[in-house]
Amino acid sequence: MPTPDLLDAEKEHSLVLVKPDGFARGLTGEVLRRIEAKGYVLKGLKIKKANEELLGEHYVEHKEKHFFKDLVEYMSSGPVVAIVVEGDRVIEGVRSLMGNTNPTLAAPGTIRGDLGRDWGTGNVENIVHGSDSPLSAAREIALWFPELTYKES
Ligand code: IDP
Ligand code: MG
Repeated sequence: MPTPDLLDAEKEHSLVLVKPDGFARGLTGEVLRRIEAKGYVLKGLKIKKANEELLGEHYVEHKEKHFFKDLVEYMSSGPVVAIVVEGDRVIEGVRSLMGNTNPTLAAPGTIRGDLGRDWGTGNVENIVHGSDSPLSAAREIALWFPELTYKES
């Protein structure tokens, strides 16, 4: 068995997803470009077709919301690219790069503002996900990258 890759537990990480709409539109490179151009470092990267179970865990905070079923359908409609990103204040930084949840309202200059729109599907298709707190980041990285373990520096 290959040795698992190690993450430095002292550093901050965020779990980023290029969602199925972003992947299908060929925007993976553009999302990665913006994250790297900002100065953050990629520590993990994979293409994965998420199943309902994984998405139920990933979006556990939204389980009771009216849009949960549609959200899982949208997120499992095609492959996603999962990325572990590292850097000081990377969680806030990625959220800032992403922009407002609603792509119609997201500011120009942000990923969602520049590249996203309402497609009349009823889903909020907004190209990217980024962890919203250190606790969510740790939980999400463990879900999407169980092979990545932390080392103490
Ligand atoms: P975030 O992705 O900006 O953190 P959250 O509120 O955590 O936004 O919602 C998770 C995802 O669920 C959003 O990115 C979007 O794809 C979807 N979503 C959020 N609110 C709605 C809604 O009101 N209707 C349909 N989908 C929604
Ligand atoms: Mg969220």
